[in-house]
Amino acid sequence: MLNLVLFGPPGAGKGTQSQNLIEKFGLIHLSTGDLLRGEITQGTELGIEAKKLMDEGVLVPDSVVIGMISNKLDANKDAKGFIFDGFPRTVAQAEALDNLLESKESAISGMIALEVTDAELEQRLLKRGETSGRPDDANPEVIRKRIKEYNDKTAPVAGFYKNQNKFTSINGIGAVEEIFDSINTVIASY
Ligand code: B4P
Repeated sequence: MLNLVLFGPPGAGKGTQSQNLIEKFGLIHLSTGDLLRGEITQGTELGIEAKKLMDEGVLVPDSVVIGMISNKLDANKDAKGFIFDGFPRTVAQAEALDNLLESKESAISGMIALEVTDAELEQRLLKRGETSGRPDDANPEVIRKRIKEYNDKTAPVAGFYKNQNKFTSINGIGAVEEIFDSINTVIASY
C-alpha cells in the first residue's frame, strides 16, 4: 500500500500535486481542507464551527480532523493507498494517524515536503483568492496568520517523520510538471 503524506505550508502546491498523483497511482485523496469546506457547504454544525476558525487562518481542533480521517479510512477499506493532503498538521494528528493505520495493519510510506519561500506562498494564495472565493485566500493578514500557524504548529510534524526515516524534502518552486517528476523520484525510492 502506498500511503503518502504531502507536506508544506499553505499554498506550497499540495492540492495541485495531489491531482497528478491520484491519476498516476489510483490513490484515494484525503484533503482535510476539502473535507472541511465540504462540511461548510453543507451547513453542518461541524462546518459552522470550522468556518470561523478557517476564515481567521487558524487550525481547527485535532479531534475534529482526526475523526474525519478515521471515517474516510473506514469508508475506503479496499483502497490501493492514500494521499494525505494537509493532514497531519500537528504532532498529535501525526500520532493519531500512525495509530489509525496500525489498527488497519498499514503504515505511512513516507512524507514528501514541498519547500517554497514565504513571499512566493503569499503571491500564489492572493492570486488564487482572486477567483477561488475562499475568504482565507483573499486577505494578506489571514495568509500571514496561516503561514505563522504552519511555522508554530505544523512545521514540527516534519521532525516526527524524520525520526522514523520517512521524510524527504524537495524544491516546490518551478513548473508543476518538474515538481511532479521530483515527487515520482522519491516514490520510486520507497
Ligand atoms: P487547506 O485547504 O489544506 O489549504 P492550503 O494550505 O491553502 O493548501 P492547498 O492544498 O489548498 O494549496 P496548494 O498548495 O495546492 O487548509 C485550509 C484551512 O483548513 C487551514 O488554514 C485550516 O484552518 C483548516 N485545516 C485543514 N486541514 C487541517 C488540519 N489537518 N488540522 C487543522 N486544521 C486544518 O495551491 C495553492 C496555489 O498555488 C494554487 O492556486 C495553485 O494553483 C498554486 N500553485 C501550486 N503549485 C504551483 C507552482 N508550482 N507554481 C505556481 N503556482 C502553483
